[in-house]
Amino acid sequence: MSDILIESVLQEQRQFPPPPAFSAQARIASLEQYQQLCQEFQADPQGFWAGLAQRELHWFRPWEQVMDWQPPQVRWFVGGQTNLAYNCLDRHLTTSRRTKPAIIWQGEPGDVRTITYEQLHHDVCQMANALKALGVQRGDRVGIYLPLIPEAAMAMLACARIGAAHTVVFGGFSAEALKERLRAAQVKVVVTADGGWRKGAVVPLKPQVDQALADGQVPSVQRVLVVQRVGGCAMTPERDGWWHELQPQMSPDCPAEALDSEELLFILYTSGTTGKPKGIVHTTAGYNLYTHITTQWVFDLQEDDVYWCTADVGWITGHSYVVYGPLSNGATTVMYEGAPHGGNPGCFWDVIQTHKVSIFYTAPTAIRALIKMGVEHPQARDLSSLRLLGTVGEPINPSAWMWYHRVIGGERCPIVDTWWQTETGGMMIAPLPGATPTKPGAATLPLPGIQAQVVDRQGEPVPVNQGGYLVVTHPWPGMMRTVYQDEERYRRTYWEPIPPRDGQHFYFAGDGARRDEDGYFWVMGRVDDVINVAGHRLGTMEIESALVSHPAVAEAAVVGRPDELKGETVVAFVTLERHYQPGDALKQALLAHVVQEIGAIARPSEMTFTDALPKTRSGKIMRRLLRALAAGESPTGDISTLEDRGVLESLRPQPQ
Ligand code: 6R9
Repeated sequence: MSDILIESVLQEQRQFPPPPAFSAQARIASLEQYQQLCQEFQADPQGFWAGLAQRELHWFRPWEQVMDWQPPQVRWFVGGQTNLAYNCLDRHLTTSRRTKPAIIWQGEPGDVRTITYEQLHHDVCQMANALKALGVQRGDRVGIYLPLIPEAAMAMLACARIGAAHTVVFGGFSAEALKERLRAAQVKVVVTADGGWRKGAVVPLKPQVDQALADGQVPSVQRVLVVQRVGGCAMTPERDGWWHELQPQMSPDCPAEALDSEELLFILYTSGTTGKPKGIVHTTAGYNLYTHITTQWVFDLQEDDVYWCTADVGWITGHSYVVYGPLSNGATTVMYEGAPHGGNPGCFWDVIQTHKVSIFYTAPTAIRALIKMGVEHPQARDLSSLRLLGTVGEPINPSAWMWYHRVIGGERCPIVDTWWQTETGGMMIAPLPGATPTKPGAATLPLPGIQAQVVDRQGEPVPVNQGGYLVVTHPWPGMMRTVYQDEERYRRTYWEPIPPRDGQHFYFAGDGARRDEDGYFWVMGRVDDVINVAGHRLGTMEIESALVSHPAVAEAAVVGRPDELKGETVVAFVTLERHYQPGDALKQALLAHVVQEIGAIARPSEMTFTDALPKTRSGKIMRRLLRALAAGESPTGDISTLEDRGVLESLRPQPQ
């Protein structure tokens, strides 16, 4: 049995230095500048963060202690008072940003709203007053179940303004998933809409809320505030109220509360690729600072940028990099209600062309879907406004990275591959686009102030290019504070897998990774998904990337199946590019391709062609379900986050 934790089998040698024209204008313009920031942190970790907090945020009251670290509990800027909504809105109103677009929103049917900072401030204050009128007080929880419309951002900011915590539930979740989350967070008021638009059709939302709340199933919920988006829905008298009826009655004056640094800001239930969702807790000041500064660094934000992150506000990327990070920096953030889809395969490129987007941030799953739709769509649009591209959510396969670089970035835009988690609050490992040479498939280097390592079970760093566990060894301001009302799960999940040694504590991210000779991090997938073939532990990312590097393959997922002889064998699920037909000849060609790219060890023992893979709503492949199918079992555990249950049905072995 090999004692190597995760073997790395795929080598990627290409390297892309930051384009000189980009670096010339960049906030952080060289590796030396990056290293200097890292050294500032090393020399005085607390001073580093305190300096940034002082410079970048507004404080109603200064803190007394920068950091209080009682492992695994941390508090930042203890004794200080600030307000995230104030930092995102009020402070911009005394500058030229007052009339700058804060949000450019486009609905899927093509309707557009441009909301200036002044207008957004006005609407947020009214919504905050509406929440108060409905009984929400500081410390209460508010559920937000909305499509991607500006009111979603307004509701979040309204909560942050008055010190109520929000828990956003993705609008695509079922009534059951919604109920579970509303109950777990003991939500008092729900903000929802009659419905939204998705892939050319209306998706009703309010009926899901009605179902979740029926028969007093969530006793904590007292009132429901409903935004009109698609033309109406049934209302329950006494409980439900229309936002458009309430808004004109609300004063646009609602001073931001001075909130304690550690005041509960939001609870976000994780996407749940591996079982029961956890309520990840973030608090006010640390989260604000961390999303603010990482937005600035990694997106090299400039005053005239038009920034578009395609994420829904229902997951952390939407929280940190659609709403809070960009607005705290006074940026223009684009929100687009739709997803890439067959009805208009060019819809993303239309948004970029129409609004002259300069920074575009999306997920590998979307990139792979867009590749499948064909190059003719981006090629028919003017994408010359773009200057920077980003990805998040999964490891990006090098071949998808290259497509993004060539076809969308015109070979001139750096790509920032950003590794982070709901738990980390913001980006942790990512290139600084003016400074860091990139390599397709690598998240590159930790951001200044982040102490990341790849270690074994004992917390010992593994040798160069060997796979191990990705950990973080020093607290950072955006770090999760706990699992809501489950401190024990917080400890067990994140701090106990690798026990502390010599006073050093290890935040366990649950991902496998390796570092190369330049110190770059290559994330190899979730450690739960590692496949053990004859003592060789293989990460899913590398085998999948080998498959995706074949021109016929659009997307691939691999899982292990128990095998008496080898321990496990590799089972592959593959979706094909347009114009390719499944068949035995192609299967043989793909198996040979994996052997050539990686070696016989990774050769799948079985390959299934499918039209789609089971994914979470945020686009992550749910290998747990595929693993059960490959073993001939019925998938168990939570499938409430599965995007399309039909996919699972079609993958079940058919009786012969
Ligand atoms: C932001 C977000 C977190 C998990 C994480 C990892 C995977 C995210 C990645 C990446 C490789 C990247 N992940 N970004 N893996 N490279 N750039 O996605 O949060 O939904 O909590 O998921 O996503 O496995 O542990 P979340």
